[in-house]
Amino acid sequence: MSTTTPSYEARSRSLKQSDPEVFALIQRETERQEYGLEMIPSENFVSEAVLEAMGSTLTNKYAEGQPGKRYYGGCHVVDEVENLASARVCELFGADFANVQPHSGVQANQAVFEAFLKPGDTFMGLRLDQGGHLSHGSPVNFSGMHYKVVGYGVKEADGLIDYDQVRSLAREHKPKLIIAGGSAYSRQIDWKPFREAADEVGAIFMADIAHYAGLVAGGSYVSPVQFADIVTTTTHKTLRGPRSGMVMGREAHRKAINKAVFPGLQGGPHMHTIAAKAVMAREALTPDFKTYAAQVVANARALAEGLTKRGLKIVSGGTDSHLMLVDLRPVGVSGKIGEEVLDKVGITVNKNTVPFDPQPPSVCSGIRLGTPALTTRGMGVAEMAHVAEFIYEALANAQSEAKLKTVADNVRELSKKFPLYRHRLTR
Ligand code: DSN
Repeated sequence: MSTTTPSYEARSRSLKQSDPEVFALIQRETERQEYGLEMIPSENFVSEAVLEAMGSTLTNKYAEGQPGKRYYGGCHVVDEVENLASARVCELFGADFANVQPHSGVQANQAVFEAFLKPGDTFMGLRLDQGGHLSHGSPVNFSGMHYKVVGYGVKEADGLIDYDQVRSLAREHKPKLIIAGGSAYSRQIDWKPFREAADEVGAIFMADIAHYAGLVAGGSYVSPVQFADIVTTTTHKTLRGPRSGMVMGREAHRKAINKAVFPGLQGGPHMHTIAAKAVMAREALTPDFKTYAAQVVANARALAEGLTKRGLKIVSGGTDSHLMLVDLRPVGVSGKIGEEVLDKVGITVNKNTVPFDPQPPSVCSGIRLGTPALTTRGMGVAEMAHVAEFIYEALANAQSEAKLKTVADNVRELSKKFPLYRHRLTR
């Protein structure tokens, strides 16, 4: 009998056997991660347990709807998966409810707009060029295209959020939503003034903790949960889970958020990723994760000190979190060149505008650095001193191939001492 369906034997072959081309690309990327220093603050390295959940048979299941109220049969197992993930996330953050279905951080944020605003309504967010996020009002994002944006910023003198400006803009524009959070703001956000501004004008207060979530979970960054109506986050940054998003909040908002996520924005939730979020939350509930979060911050501070000592300028003078913005003007290198030079030596960063940057975003005056991934590998304060030196040496010798080669060798040696996925490279 002839059939076009691959045999069981064919379907059960490993990736290496069935698609050597894709397998080789994955191995190359794993090798890049293994032998370089990953310093993009929004990246991290997940555990084998998280990877296993993501690569599981749960990817096969459609489960539109909510646990117990699905539009598909056969959901009794994935219902338990989703309930487990939500319950663990609520325990971790102390939230009344958690919707773990959003596919990403932007979709989590979009759900909040869908739930509480109508197109054309006014909201406030930290400007992207001052440390905010694309979905907090950038003109090229849905948030800036479909809603009226009132952006607040940081103070030029100290790089800290201008809370007086937040209050006065809220009074003037009476937004329906006020967003706190960002992707390049390194200091502790004071959540209370946002709550007060929102109360004064009857706005919803949303905290986007995508960057800080792991630190909040680990007790190393003040939680917004008691202040905000809604908290959104990604799950793959400091929280060290799968690439995804979620929304948490007060009971009163559960229905509106659930409806906005499905059917408002998404169809079938990714059940394999939701299982991985459950694994992530279990890991983050352990005492080890508290230690991890504290070490991430200690490492960031040590790195900032090491760079400052060598003459680089850290925006706001330091960090209270996992990230920092480094102004490269003192070494006469743009963010673009800085990113390229560091790439050459195996240090992965991203160029970033600094507040009040004279350069356009494609060039930038700074780079953004973070310690979550290096800390996951087991690196500590002593290693951060070396990393600061590597970064400085590379930037200060951007034109010298010989010097860059020496730094690249040192980067590889350091990374070899902290194995990551080495077992995967010998498969
Ligand atoms: N683009 C992410 C970051 O790198 O911070 C945020 O979505």
